[in-house]
Amino acid sequence: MQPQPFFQDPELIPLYEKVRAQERLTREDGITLYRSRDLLGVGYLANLARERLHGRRAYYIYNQHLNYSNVCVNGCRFCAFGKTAGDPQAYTMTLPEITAKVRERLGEPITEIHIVGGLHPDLPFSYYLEMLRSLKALRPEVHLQAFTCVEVAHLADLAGLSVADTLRALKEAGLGSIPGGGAEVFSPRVRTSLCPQKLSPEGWLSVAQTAHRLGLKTNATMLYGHLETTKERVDHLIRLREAQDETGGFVTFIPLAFHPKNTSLPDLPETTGFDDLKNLAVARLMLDNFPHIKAFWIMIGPKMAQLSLAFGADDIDGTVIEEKITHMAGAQTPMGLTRSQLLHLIQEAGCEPVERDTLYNVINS
Ligand code: V47
Repeated sequence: MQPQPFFQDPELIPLYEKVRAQERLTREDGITLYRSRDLLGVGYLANLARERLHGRRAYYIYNQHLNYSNVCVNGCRFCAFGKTAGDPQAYTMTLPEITAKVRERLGEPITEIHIVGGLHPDLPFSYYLEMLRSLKALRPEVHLQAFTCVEVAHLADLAGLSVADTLRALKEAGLGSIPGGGAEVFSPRVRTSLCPQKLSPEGWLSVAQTAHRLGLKTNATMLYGHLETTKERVDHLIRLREAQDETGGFVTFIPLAFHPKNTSLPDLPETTGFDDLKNLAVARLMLDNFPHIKAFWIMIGPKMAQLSLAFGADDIDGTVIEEKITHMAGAQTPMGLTRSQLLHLIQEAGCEPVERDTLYNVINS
């Protein structure tokens, strides 16, 4: 007989039985996990699920982030990055500036360029297509993970095309997959207060599922640590899980820790380490049909990302090099990490580092 693990919170015992039997967790189970103060118990459960999928492997990527413009018509209250066109801090990179940024690092073994920007009111669709084409011409081997579902819907409006035709055109120009941003929290209550102009949850899910049907993989996120309740977090995860049951194209889920500085919510506290680990662990347990759970070290810090490898996460993202969205909202983390820093974090956590490409093909292990 296997010895029974010890849980400080007895409410976790029935969940242990379910996790062991690989039974799907319910909404109530998700709420129990979030409400539990037994972080080690929740982490133990998440680690069971993580090890079943990935053993002690921990993924990282040699990547570069590119935030081409912060001009945005959405005006989300949680965002310090987006600016109106006339704002002194507004910027839009020209195509030669974008290619120059990538050319600067041609000597590095980058496998992914991660591209996210604001919803610019009047850049033509050709700007985005040309961006992808010229980056592909410069670095044909690199995977372009570009434009969140919110940006894709905006581009479809700009171009007067359906979402499917927009995605087809982007794919033809070199788009490899879609990053997970823009989902925020699906709760209508929170969105009415924080981002009333933003693409609806139905719209976000529909773009993601359209992409899946066209053979494009996408990621998913949840922005936590602002106005959302525990139940709203669980509902967000369940909607993602249901969408994944239908189309199966989500690769990674990334909980994003809210950074309050320079936003319209500057008095909210920063997220805590407890909540950062809890979100990763609950995500691993609830999203049983998502292959990967990523701890984005830019948002929670390299040390917390390292610990998360024992709390359900199997990926700590990558080198990044330069990031603006979180840093404009006060992030104190570095802008980039070297490969040896990533390896050190992973190995010290007792994990086996695996360098991956965007779609988790192994490059080096
Ligand atoms: O959608 C905005 C978030 C997202 C703040 O797919 C904020 O691998 C914290 O898409 N504090 C964009 N977060 C980032 C994104 C992303 C990041 C990392 C990995 C992946 C991936 C995708 O950043 C936005 C929004 O949810 N955000 N403001 C803020 N103040």
